[in-house]
Amino acid sequence: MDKILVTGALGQIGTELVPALRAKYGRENVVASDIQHPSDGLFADGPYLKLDVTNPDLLQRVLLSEPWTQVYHLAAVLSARGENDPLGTWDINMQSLLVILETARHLKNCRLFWPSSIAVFGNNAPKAFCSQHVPHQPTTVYGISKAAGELWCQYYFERYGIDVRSIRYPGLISHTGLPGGGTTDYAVAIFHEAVKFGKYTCYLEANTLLPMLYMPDAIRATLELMDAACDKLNVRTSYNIWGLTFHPAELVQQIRHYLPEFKVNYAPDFRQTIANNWPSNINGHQSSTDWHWKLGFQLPDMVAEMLWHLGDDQIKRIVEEKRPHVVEAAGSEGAYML
Ligand code: NAD
Ligand code: AKB
Repeated sequence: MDKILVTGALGQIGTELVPALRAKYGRENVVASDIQHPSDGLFADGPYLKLDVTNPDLLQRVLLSEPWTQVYHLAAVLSARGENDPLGTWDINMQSLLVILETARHLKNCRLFWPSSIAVFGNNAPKAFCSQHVPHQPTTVYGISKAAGELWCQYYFERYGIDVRSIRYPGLISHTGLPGGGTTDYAVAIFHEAVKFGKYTCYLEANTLLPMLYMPDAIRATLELMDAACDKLNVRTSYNIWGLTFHPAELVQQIRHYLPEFKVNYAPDFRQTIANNWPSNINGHQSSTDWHWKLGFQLPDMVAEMLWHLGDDQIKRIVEEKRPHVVEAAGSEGAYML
């Protein structure tokens, strides 16, 4: 019987990961937790715990309180928000990971999932098809915390056999939870503003090419990695995965397929500098080899889904009429290319 804990569950990923885990392992077996209380009955179908991961005693007590078989440690501060408080961000992102890794030494048969990010890469990494093992010198405190966290995960695996698994998520796009302060948030905000106001001011330049992924693919990748046989996993820092790549102008063009009057201005701010240091797209060869990761949603499918879910009845009808034929799930080499 699995017993699963998710920290930071009220965030963009947790709001979709918890339901997916509950559907797979049973509602009662997945405990969602976050520093805040959930609103609007979110997660009311199963157990919920108010848990501040910066309280090491409490975090350790919770970890030792049940025979957890899986822990998903999502609580963190993301790239853009992290720059407002570098030392506070380091504490939240790193100290909690170290408490979890250290306490995991006392847990029997527990797999940990800790998400890393494409933010580990800095300007010295290749922009195009950035591969798994290139040197990285991140420039944000968020990226530094992810790069250090990856090494700690590998260290605890090699030294103590802690089965910790990780993915370097790109920017994630979803219509349920809102993003929590990242550099890639524009790719979610643009849909909300398009359906509500028909216009959007983008804080990145039109040609800023970044790696992205639709949330259902990110959730599937997470579950597939956690299901993979331990001895097949050759990366214990964090896996690159194949995903989408597009820039704001390309996304606007795709949205205008449905909403031709949609207007966009560009007013780059400090997030442009962060984005300029990240790769444009990612080589996920190792995840395809080790645990058979394949991208599902291409850009046109993702855009149609986002507008359909966020739009009113009229927008839903437009999407249903104009939606391109669903593209067959692409193979691992099928990353959307401009
Ligand atoms: P988010 O900002 O939407 O959510 C983070 C959650 O952590 C929030 O609900 C917040 O209340 C909670 N939290 C913050 N401080 C806490 C504390 N002290 N104790 C307990 N909870 C606390 O983030 P997300 O997008 O859901 O990301 C989850 C993880 O995935 C993070 O580690 C993030 O770095 C990683 N990630 C996300 C993306 C993305 O595009 N969303 C991309 C790469 C990596
Ligand atoms: C961010 O922009 O900070 C996140 C990420 C790519 O880690 N979406």
